[in-house]
Amino acid sequence: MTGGPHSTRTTCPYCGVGCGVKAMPDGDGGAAIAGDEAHPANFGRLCSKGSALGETLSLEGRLLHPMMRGDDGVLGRVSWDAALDRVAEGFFRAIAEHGPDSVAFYLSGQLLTEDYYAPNKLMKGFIGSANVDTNSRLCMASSVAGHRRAFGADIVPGAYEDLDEADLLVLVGSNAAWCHPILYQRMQTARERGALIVNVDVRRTATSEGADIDLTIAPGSDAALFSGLLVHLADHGLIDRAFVDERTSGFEAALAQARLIAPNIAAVAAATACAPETIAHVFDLWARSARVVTLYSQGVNQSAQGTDKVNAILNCHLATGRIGLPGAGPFSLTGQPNAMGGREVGGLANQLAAHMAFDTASIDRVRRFWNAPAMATREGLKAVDLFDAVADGRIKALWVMGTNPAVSMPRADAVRAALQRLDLLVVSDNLIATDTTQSGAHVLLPAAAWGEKDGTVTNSERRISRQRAFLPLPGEVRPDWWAVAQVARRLGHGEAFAWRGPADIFREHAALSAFENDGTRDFDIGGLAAIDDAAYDALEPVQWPVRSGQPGGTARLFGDGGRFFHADGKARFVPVAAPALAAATDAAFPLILVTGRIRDQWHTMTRTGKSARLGSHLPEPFLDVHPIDALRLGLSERGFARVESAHGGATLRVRITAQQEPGLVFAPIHWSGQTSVGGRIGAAVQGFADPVSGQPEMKATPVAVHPVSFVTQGFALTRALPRLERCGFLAHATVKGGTLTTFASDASHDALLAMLAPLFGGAAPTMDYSDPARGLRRLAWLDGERIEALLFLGPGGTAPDWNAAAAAFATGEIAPAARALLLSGKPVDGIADSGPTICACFGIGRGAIEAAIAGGCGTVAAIGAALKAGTNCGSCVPELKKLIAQAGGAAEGTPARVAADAA
Ligand SMILES: Nc1nc2c(c(=O)[nH]1)N[C@H]1C(S)=C(S)[C@@H](COP(=O)(O)OP(=O)(O)OC[C@H]3O[C@@H](n4cnc5c(=O)[nH]c(N)nc54)[C@H](O)[C@@H]3O)O[C@H]1N2
Ligand SMILES: Nc1nc2c(c(=O)[nH]1)N[C@H]1C(S)=C(S)[C@@H](COP(=O)(O)OP(=O)(O)OC[C@H]3O[C@@H](n4cnc5c(=O)[nH]c(N)nc54)[C@H](O)[C@@H]3O)O[C@H]1N2
Ligand code: SF4
Ligand SMILES: [Mo]
Repeated sequence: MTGGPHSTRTTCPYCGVGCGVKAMPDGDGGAAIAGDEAHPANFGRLCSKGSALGETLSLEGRLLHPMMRGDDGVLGRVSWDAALDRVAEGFFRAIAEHGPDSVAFYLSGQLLTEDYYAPNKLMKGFIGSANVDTNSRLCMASSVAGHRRAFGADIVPGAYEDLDEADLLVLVGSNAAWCHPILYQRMQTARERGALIVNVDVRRTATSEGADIDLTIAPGSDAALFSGLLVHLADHGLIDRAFVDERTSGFEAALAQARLIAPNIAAVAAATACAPETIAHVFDLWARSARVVTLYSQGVNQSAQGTDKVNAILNCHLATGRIGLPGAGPFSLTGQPNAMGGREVGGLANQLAAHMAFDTASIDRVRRFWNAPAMATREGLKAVDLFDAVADGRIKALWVMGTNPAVSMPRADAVRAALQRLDLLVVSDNLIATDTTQSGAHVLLPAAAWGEKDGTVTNSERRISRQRAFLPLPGEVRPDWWAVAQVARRLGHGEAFAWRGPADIFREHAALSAFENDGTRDFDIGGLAAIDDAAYDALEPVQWPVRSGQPGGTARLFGDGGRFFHADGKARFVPVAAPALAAATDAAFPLILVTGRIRDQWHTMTRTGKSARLGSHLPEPFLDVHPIDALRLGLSERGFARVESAHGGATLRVRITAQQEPGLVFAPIHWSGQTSVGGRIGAAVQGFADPVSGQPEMKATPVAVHPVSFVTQGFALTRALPRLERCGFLAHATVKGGTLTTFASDASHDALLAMLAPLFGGAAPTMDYSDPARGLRRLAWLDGERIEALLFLGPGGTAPDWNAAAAAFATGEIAPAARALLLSGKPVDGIADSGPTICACFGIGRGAIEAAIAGGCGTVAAIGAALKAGTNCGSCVPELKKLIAQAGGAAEGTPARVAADAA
């Protein structure tokens, strides 16, 4: 369905907010992008990543044909037939020789529901194993497990509208300002009309800028906080007795356990390392606010105790009956665009399909529905165990689809090594070169990317939306479901996989959800099982359940007396364990490493990495360190640090900041072997999994940190990607006009220069400036007035400032008169150096914003009026507020922060 003469209405491929997007193809492979005003997730707004989608569509680096590793070990182009034969053969042989559990799929919450359905059906119904897991194990598994324990089904009960109605919003382990920006803006709108926001994190983030209370807790202590809240509610007579008696079970046991963990405010204060007054204030607010939404994300899920953290939160909502009501409920924020859809089709190894579990009745039901010859009868291996089984040779053939485990799995070095051991590694991806395709893959299958693929996704509020194609399939690219169906056919199951397109798969999936359901199972979209192709194409966003006869879907569950999905129809309180991290710090590893996301990059950067406006916000992998730790460890601002755990390490740029707590360091997850040397932080992250959900703790790894120094630091600005070797630190970022590569090395200036030479066919630089006394060497390659490349080298102790050079490089040309300044490191006349980019939409840098503030712009609105910064997507508003605050002004709408703790 179109949203204008030449525009296609589709859904953003990034976060779980699931914003509606209008794409207007330019006929040249690109497209103009705008928010879809009619989509209820965003009403036309897009964040910085969504706004920049048009810059990520180029075919550069795309895998456009199947490839196969030859006897010489080199990947070469082959036909689809040859590639599919090889995959089918490899799976067939492994199954014949080692049984069905010797093969596995590792999937992704970025697949469409239809793509996801196909491998799950093949593995669980026709191969006879449940070894299908997904990167959602690293993302949502603890929420899934917590929901199932409490509600008897994996349900997010509320809707985004609840944010508009709530009086109190509590964010737990969520940097929504950067990770769910459009929802965060909705929360800020709620705040403008008087709602309060409490932010529970282990450090201060962009989300803190728009919070009324910043509760900076000790890592992993969330279960103590919410146990304390449950006790507080009980002791103040705030339990909804009628709700608890009629609709739940297990309250007394959960409360008794909560009393052991957190008997009073003092105990909570001690466990969380927060001031007792702040805890008391937050508890009081929560107790007083009937309309409270508690939103949680990876600071909760990715923990050694992720499931207990989830249930500690759910316990408080159940105890007060604040669930499924307008403005009240627990709200698990999903990460990926289709984290939900993956759960719906059974993408997790411990679920069957359509939210059914591996119980006898469900196994039999699905067998009959699929007419399946080889049903899996027990749960399969969860991600961490799955890759252990790859490492020790139990898994022989693995098909990875839509995820990059060589970067994103904990103990990433061990995972990368394990992949090399497989008899058959198949990788379906959009790109040729990822760390995973380069981990010894035997077959690469070219998958349709966003804009080319067609199907559905489900966002955080259970809303199913269409992703629609608006570009032709390039090269020999095919959708993922098609590749799976072709392999299934080769394995002898053609009939069960004879879909003509995604609409066929969707109808089958919808029919399965309603099959022998009769209201007993939560996931039911039977009302969509009979839609024809035209209705599927035109499908408007709708929240499940969409039961037969209820085409409008369901905004909220459980609020109107509706039953829970345990056999007795009641919800369950779950007694939770006392907080503990998987591993404690010790003398060898005295600090805790927290990992997470930055505003303008998505995961391993395979798509956002292509956009210049996203590349310049934070172009290097970094380590945030508190000033006290920096002093103790001998780290300097913009110097380098080596982070080491028992598993591996990374070399990162140091940022010293009081946003960080002492004893804790933070590193972003986005850099890979493709975009950096040394920036792959997953190598250091431990793999300890939550015992209930199997989700690994990725927010608290004990590490050692020490300073690293290099002889030389420098940067290159080049039109093509340079290959620099012998660098201990290196990062590539896409900037206007090409690539910025920053690096540090012990190689000589001449050696570094020689490494760049191939980019210019060995041509000598046009300008060569050196200042041996200061250890400087700066070179420019010009073609007439066009700047081809700039290389700045300097002493290892100083980080060169690339902003002025990048500004000149971006304009592309340099007038002869201005040449002299080009290598000065100073702004070239007429080209403003405005410092690191803050506002990605308009490319406004920090320098320009600071100047505007100094010139009297004391509010976000005033900066917007002067520079336009912050006036489009709004993702940078938290940073604008921070710059105003740093300059001593008062950001509007920011009430005095309540001190989080004594420190
Ligand atoms: N820009 C951007 N947005 C994204 C993504 C992206 O890659 N880039 N990815 C998407 C995906 S898949 C996901 S899963 C989401 C993740 O979204 P978030 O969960 O919001 O993001 P993270 O940065 O992983 O972690 C959130 C916060 O948890 C805090 N934390 C760490 N340990 C604890 C703890 O013990 N308790 C508490 N309370 N907090 C703790 C961290 O300090 C961090 O600020 O983002 C989605 N949105
Ligand atoms: N230390 C640490 N590690 C983490 C996390 C953390 O907070 N800390 N967060 C975890 C979380 S929550 C997540 S969700 C993961 C994300 O980690 P990954 O899933 O590994 O990251 P992506 O870069 O999104 O990888 C997606 C890959 O699929 C390709 N792709 C995109 N669309 C398609 C498609 O339609 N079909 C196919 N076949 N390929 C496609 C992309 O090119 C890319 O290579 O990282 C996890 N790892
Ligand atoms: S908030 Fe941003 S990344 Fe998330 S769906 Fe909306 S536009 Fe996409
Ligand atoms: Mo995620």
